[in-house]
Amino acid sequence: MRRPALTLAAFVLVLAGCGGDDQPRRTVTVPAAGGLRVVAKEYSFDPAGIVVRGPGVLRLTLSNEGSLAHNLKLMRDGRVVGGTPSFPAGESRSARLRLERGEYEFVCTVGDHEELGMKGELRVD
Ligand SMILES: [Cu+2]
Repeated sequence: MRRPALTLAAFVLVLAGCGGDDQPRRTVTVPAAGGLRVVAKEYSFDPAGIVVRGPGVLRLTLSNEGSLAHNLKLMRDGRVVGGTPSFPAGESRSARLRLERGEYEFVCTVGDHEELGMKGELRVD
């Protein structure tokens, strides 16, 4: 009779460990020239890792599900190469990202959001 309770307790612990809003670090793989939705909130992007299966134009939609304004700027070699403007919570914006093979990073440039965790990596295979 005790085993179900123990199993449930373990399950709840796992949920508690994963359920926090702090830094979900999820990576997704998307087709080349497809679409992708990214959620922004304080202070993370989800997914924070993106692998694109080839160069092309990726349509990225950023949903701001936080309570502050956010943006997403795609960076390569320290330069902004695309992304969205800053926009308020509860809204979303799309950006067409022209991608070449290689490594990019993306950040939110509002205030110190990048330092607080709003950053991610995008790789084009
Ligand atoms: Cu932000």
